[in-house]
Amino acid sequence: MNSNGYKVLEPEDLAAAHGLRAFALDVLNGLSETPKRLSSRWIYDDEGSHLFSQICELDEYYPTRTEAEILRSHSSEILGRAGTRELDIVDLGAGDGRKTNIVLEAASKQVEGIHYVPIDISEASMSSLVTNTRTRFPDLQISGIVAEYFDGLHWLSNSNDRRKLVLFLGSNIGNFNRVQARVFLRQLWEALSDGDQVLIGFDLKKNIELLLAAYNDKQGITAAFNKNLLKRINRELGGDFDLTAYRHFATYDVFSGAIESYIVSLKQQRVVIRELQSTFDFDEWEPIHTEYSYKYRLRDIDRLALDTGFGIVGQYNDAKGWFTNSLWQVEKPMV
Ligand code: AVJ
Repeated sequence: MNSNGYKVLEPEDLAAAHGLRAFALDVLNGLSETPKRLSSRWIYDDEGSHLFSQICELDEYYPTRTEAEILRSHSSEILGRAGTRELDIVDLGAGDGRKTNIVLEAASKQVEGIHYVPIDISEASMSSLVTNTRTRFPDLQISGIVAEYFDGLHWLSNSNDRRKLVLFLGSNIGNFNRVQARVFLRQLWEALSDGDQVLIGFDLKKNIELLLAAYNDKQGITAAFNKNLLKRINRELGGDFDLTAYRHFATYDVFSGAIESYIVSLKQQRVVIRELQSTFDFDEWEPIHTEYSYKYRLRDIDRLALDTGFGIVGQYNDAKGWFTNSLWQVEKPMV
């Protein structure tokens, strides 16, 4: 409020206000449902993003190093497929950018005009990503965007005519169910032009023991990552969750092909969330569903590309067949 009796809301304030509102609303809805649920999209504040970086270092969490192995072997071939001198590399959910570095390394050798556009929801991640990438590739043009996927897509559809390669790595697509994945990819297709390419990381169906270990690590980093949802509610919405009275639990559903993560209440308890002016009751052993991580078969991926208007340009796997990076091209009939 200024001395004239009004307050000018800067775009950032509005965004922050909006962000909080969306989070608050989603928590209110999710905890009022039976069974209770909280969306994994809210895990990624600065603390959650940092915990995810730690997950990527774990022995049990194979996706990160497996994808890195694939990208090390195939990045130059993948970039060669773009067949242009100028390329916008758009990195959806860039996180700490460790995998993108491998792609940028190859790109800096074989493409002349690269514009790197990382998009991520965590400002702390973005800030260190931009700093690190600048140090490593001083000549690279970088424009970071702090946004959620759908706002990122909106930005994409209003950007320039340069050839695009969109990276959607790390099996981030696994958080979408089968229908959501189709909707998202079709929106991505809409935002792009004929001939643009996307490189998507898919985690493949495999030995169930390996899957379970990856989402139940011994050090409990994944548990802390999952429970960051409760911590964030305490921090941002004035919640009083006792984090020691809940446990992380992850299981694999063989029918849906997804790892499903939960937070389970260890006792009967009541939680107050001040900003929601609400209380929530938990029974002993009552779960909150928090995350899906869908696993794919190669033929699911072929089908997904076909259904959403893409042509498959290349499929790059690791030696063990645990993970695949699939390179697709937008096909739009000329009008
Ligand atoms: C970032 C969504 C790819 O589902 O494997 C890691 C998140 N959750 N451990 C995944 C996650 C638990 C991760 N993604």
